[in-house]
Amino acid sequence: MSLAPMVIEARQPVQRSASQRSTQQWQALDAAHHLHPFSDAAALNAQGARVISHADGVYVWDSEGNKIFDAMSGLWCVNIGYGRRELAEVAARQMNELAFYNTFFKTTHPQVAELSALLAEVAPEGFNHVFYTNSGSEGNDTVIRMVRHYWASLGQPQRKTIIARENGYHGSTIGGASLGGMTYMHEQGDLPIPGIVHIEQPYWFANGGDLSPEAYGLKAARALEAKILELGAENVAAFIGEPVQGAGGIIIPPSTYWPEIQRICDQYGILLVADEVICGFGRTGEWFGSQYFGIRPHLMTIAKGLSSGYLPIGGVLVHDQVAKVLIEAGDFNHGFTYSGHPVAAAVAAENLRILKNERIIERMRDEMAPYVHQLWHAAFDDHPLVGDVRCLGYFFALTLVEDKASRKRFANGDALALRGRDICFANNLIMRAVHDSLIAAPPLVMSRAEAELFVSRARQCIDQLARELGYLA
Ligand code: PXG
Repeated sequence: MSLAPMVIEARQPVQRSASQRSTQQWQALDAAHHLHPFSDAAALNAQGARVISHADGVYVWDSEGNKIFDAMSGLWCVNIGYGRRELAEVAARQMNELAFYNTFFKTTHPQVAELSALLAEVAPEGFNHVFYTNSGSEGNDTVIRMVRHYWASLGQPQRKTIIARENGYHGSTIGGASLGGMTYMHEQGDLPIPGIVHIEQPYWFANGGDLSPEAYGLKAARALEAKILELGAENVAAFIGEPVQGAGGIIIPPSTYWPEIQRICDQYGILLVADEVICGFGRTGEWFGSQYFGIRPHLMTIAKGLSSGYLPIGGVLVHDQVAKVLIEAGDFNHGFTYSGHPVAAAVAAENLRILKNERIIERMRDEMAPYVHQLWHAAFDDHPLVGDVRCLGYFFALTLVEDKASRKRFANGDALALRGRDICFANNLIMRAVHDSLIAAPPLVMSRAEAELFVSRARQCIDQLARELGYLA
């Protein structure tokens, strides 16, 4: 008697790719042939990379079987959590139906048209057009070319300069890294390119001195006005900023900052670009960070949460005011082979449907975030090693301080935060170290029990760091 093959298949345990070799074998292969992003290759190869095997919900597992709480949502992207079968099924169906077609030469396909309409529906009023890329970096490169093309089309080709911020992050292509204000990136490869300048970031804890956060927020915003006057408004194309700086260490601007930036952009007729690569698709508790802060941008860069990271896709959302000019301006000589890739578009559309239909963003904002913020503050406000305890939506951060009362920071704060990050890792919690801060951005779908685990594990890890430094017995 023979069993039907389907039954046999269903009974077999899942064979994961990671189980095909030992951890050491994977590490050796990786060290021999893979150059990692933003990594010291020699140091990494000597230690061996952690091999991530599979994931579900808010957890990832490594090849040694450790179950790890991923409080960074991959890399700020897995907003709906891991393991949603709907996305895998949509991708498989789409690959069979139309794995690829381009959107260049008078062609489109249903998936890209559908996604564009969905984006117009969830985006703020007036955002009815989108240009697709594969990543946030390409999105910001598109922004540079788009704003210059916009002004040239309006007969102001000299309006080229884009003002960005120190310690901002806008990606790693030449354009993206130039817009970014990371000096350690500029040092490699002669950046920024001409026509991009930087102003102060709105980081009260570090730069506010004796000013109140509100007074400092106005001061930081007015650096934009000073820079516009210095350059001549007629030469400035745009200002770009992340509503909340993510990779720079979760820098939450004072409440006065964005309204003043908006006033300045309006007054001088400068295009305002919100880089929503991290803030977009729910991170702040609104669909876009611009909505949280009441910003009225002309362009919004998107990526990451657009597909919850399940496939690479990004883009630029374009406000009607700009779209009208671009549409009348003839050819825009820009685009990528995979702009609006049908499989990525289908997966992104399904991701947006899930976010919308399950009210994931609204539930996070109304039901979960207030509770998790309370847990975060209760765990860290009185902690002797922590100076600045901040959270907004599902952004969570701590800055280590040598002296809490005077906001005195450690001379070796970066190394201490890295040590804190390693303690987290060893305790199966993924957080990031940025300068002297520890930061987290968990999936929006975390349950109450998972949120409690996240905060209590973070507290245990910071306690361990504090004990090592003699701040706790
Ligand atoms: N803009 C922002 C605001 C970002 O955070 C990009 C653009 C670039 O997106 P792509 O898809 O090209 O990577 C990002 C990316 C970190 C880290 O260490 C953050 C990002 C990427 C890699 C690492 O926090 N953000």
